[in-house]
Amino acid sequence: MNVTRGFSGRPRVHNPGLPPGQYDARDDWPVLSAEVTPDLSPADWTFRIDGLVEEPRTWDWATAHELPASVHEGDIHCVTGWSKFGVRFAGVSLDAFWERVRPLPSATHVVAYAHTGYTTNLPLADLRDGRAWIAWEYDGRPLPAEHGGPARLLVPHLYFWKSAKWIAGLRLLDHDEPGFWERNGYHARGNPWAEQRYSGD
Ligand SMILES: Nc1nc2c(c(=O)[nH]1)N[C@H]1C(S)=C(S)[C@@H](COP(=O)(O)O)O[C@H]1N2
Ligand SMILES: [Mo]
Repeated sequence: MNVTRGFSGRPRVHNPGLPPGQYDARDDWPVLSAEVTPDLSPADWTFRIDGLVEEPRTWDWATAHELPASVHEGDIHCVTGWSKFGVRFAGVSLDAFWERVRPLPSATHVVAYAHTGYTTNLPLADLRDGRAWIAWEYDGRPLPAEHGGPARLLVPHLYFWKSAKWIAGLRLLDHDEPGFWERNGYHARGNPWAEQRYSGD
């Protein structure tokens, strides 16, 4: 971390982990939801992968928990400007799900959809190779409902609107199909390091 002094004499801290235009929210974890938090218990939660896969499948809470557990500790970045460092999630890597459904070679994009109807689109490549999770724990505790519990998608290397709360499924496509925010002007990919906030960035 580099600290430089400006004319005001106040230290200006440059954190190299902070993507351009972001600030460190520290202990705050703002809730951003387009919907009312649904009343969704683990017993009601299901997660389906279909579309361009060899074997479409649906998991429930118990069968999803039979998959190998995976912990991710890292940073998250919301397009509205806040970032959080070193947050710890637990769940299952999407790679474990891919092994079981086997995406077809023609699959290039994914629409993630929530139990509430929220959708967001992602390149399939961004959900492979240990970079995306279904997460149901935060800081060693069940993921709070307002943050997407029982389970949310977690894709921390992209802006956080891609991490659909109350995740219900992934549909694999051979083309890109804009989701909720993307139809409203947000970027198709949303890489925070390239400041891909809006379409055209
Ligand atoms: N279902 C659903 N998922 C969502 C959203 C939403 O409105 N609905 N908002 C997105 C946005 S813009 C952000 S920044 C994060 C916020 O997650 P948080 O409320 O846990 O901070 O969830 C993302 N996933
Ligand atoms: Mo966001």
